[in-house]
Amino acid sequence: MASRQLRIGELARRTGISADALRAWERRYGVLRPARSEAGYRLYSEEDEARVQAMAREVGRGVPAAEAARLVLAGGADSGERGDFAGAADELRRALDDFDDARSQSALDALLAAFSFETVARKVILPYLRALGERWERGEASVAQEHFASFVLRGRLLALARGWDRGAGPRAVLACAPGERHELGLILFGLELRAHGWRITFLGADTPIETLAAAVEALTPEIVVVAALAPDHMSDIEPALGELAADEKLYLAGTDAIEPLAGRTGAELLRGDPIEAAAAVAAAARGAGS
Ligand code: B12
Repeated sequence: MASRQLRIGELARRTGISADALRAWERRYGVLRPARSEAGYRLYSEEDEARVQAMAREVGRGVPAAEAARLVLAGGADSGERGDFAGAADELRRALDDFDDARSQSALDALLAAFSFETVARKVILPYLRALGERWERGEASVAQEHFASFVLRGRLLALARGWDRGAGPRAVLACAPGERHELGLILFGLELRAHGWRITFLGADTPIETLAAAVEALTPEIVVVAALAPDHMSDIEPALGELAADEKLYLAGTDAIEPLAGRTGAELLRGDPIEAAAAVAAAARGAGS
């Protein structure tokens, strides 16, 4: 059978494993055995791809990378569905439900070491939070579990955010509307925008609108993002948002229900999840700058 040959970017896209992690798995553990093109590029076979998928599943379950590599090379790794994050998400959910901080942290560490931030955010963290909300609504998860999970995830995401205001990229000021305490979506958005080279100033939950306006005046950012899951938190400050949008590039986010308000204030509504919205903002800014 003539085997298909994939370049590293394509393999990364298909498996959700970053190119850096793929090179490390090759160098450290010999899990990948790429051929080389005439120009010296790595070319991966279908067998390489299958080993990456198997390794990803083991690491996603919390197996340390060296041990996962040993299993894969010995042919003892699980051969479940491709690109299935259910195992990893399950381990995280169980650890968070059990109020087990250490296990939650290692499940997150293992995921973030092996997969790109975007993949972990979209395939594990966002679905987990949505499911947690549904379980809470049905009375299957307690308020204590919701608070504990938010605390662990927030801490881990803010650790990734360290230094996200450094550099020379365009600046974004991010704030939750007054009264709004749901800030994880805004943090995920900031992390993804940072991955596109932006500098982030994060004002967090329940930001008084006067404070936001003063910070924006001092920092002169390229964009300002105000988020709220509850539409009331936006309508309470509609006039102030209008004033802000007159001078700044203002985006509103969190719920499509605020679309009319965004139109009235002259702000733009960010659609989709925080990761796709950040990619869209970065692309729009690149387009405007070129
Ligand atoms: C964690 C959580 C909390 C934590 C927040 C901790 C923190 N530091 O952020 C705490 C415990 C504080 C909390 C409090 C409350 N919560 Co709460 N919470 C959640 C939970 C489980 C996850 C929220 C989250 O971060 N999701 C991650 C985001 C990204 O996903 P999402 O919520 O699906 O958001 C979508 C869009 O809105 C958009 N989006 C969201 N934010 C952003 C930001 C940007 C920049 C962009 C571009 C897009 C975007 O992306 C998602 C689509 O993929 C949700 C369940 C759920 N469905 O999400 C409930 C939920 C949001 N909470 C809810 C409620 C009712 C409350 C409380 C009123 C409960 C109470 N009685 O005290 C308070 C309100 C506090 C306040 N004043 O804001 C309801 C909201 C119902 C509604 N539509 O009005 C939900 C949906 C639970 C439910 N199923 O009923 N909560």
